[in-house]
Amino acid sequence: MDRIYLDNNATTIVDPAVKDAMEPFYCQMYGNPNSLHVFGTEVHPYMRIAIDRLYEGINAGEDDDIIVNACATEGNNTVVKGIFYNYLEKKTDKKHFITTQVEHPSIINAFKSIERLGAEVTYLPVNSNGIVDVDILKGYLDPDKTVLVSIMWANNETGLVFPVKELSEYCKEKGVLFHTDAVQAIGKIDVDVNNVHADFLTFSAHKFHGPKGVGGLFIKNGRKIEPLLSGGEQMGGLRAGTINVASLIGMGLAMELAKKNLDFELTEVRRLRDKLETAISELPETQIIGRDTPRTPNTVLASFKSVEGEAMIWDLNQNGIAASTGSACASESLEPNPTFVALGINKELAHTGIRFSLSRFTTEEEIDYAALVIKKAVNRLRGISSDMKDDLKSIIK
Ligand code: C6P
Repeated sequence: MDRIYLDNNATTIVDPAVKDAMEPFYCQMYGNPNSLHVFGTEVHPYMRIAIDRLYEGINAGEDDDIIVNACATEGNNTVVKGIFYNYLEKKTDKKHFITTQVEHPSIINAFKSIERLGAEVTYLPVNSNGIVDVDILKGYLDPDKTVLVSIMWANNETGLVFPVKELSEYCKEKGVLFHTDAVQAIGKIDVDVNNVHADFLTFSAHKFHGPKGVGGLFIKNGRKIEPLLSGGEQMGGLRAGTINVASLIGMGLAMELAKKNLDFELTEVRRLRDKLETAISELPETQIIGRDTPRTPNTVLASFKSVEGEAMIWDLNQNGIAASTGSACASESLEPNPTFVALGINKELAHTGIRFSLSRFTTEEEIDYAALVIKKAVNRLRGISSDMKDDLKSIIK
């Protein structure tokens, strides 16, 4: 086997059909869609189709907006900072925000940023299953003070799915805005904005076989939000800057394909994930996080006692397998994984977590091979670590 990609929560291969659909918008139909001449206007019908596909993908309605932007990091920052700017403008008493301790850094750090400007932010702990439920939220939400609750739909490291329906409905009942980061949910589980009460929802094309550098922000029925970028009138003034037409076309098709392939994801990808998990759990002193809790069908977060995560990644990489110790954007940090810490996993285990994430392009042969390599790597690394312990013991004597 040459190379096996099991890091699909970091990014995914662009579906070849998506790449083909984008191609004409680089050297043939390259006009600025805001231009009045034919180079600009000829792209409009294609953009319309792409935008319709985004609406259909999440079941958004005519009165809702979907703002096309550069990535989920931008969408998340727009929601957090945009709502805080609204507060600054109105000068009301509502400056309390709620999120969780296990969000992606694009949420956590956006909240840290508005905290420095005077916002009050609560970072909710997770329960013993690794999620935030309504009972936890109830303990912190104050309708007189809380302006926004932001809770992810599915966690990027554990794959755990949060009860966004119940959480969002509770927020609605209390008159508090609700945002969900659905980056890891789209294409893996059913994301329907009619089934949950999300005022804002963010997504990113490269997590569902679309191109990198393009994402979307769903805004329910004209909810007010201050734009992050000041500039032209693109996206109704909510996101200035020339639209990346080729990427939008790609994202639209990727969304349509994600929806079409959802059943495959929920059955076949899950079957391969479970097969990998079964093989991993045959190894002694190995833990699979959240195995009995609702999770996205493609993710395994495993921890192998006495096997340092970075050493394992190196060993797997030497054997052609790409996995990660957690979020790709925190891969250089030597601190224990914050999600593991929030889950109450002890420090030693928090350094030994490995995330394997599959996609609809993952094959059975790849999983069989990966299972063999993982077993060998764990045994080899455990051997080294016990040899080292024996050596140390003899030196200390
Ligand atoms: N998570 C991971 O390895 P961008 O790249 O800005 O479009 O997406 C950011 C983002 C936001 N929310 C969640 C839940 C995410 O998982 C990510 C990206 C990758 O877990 C890269 S750090």
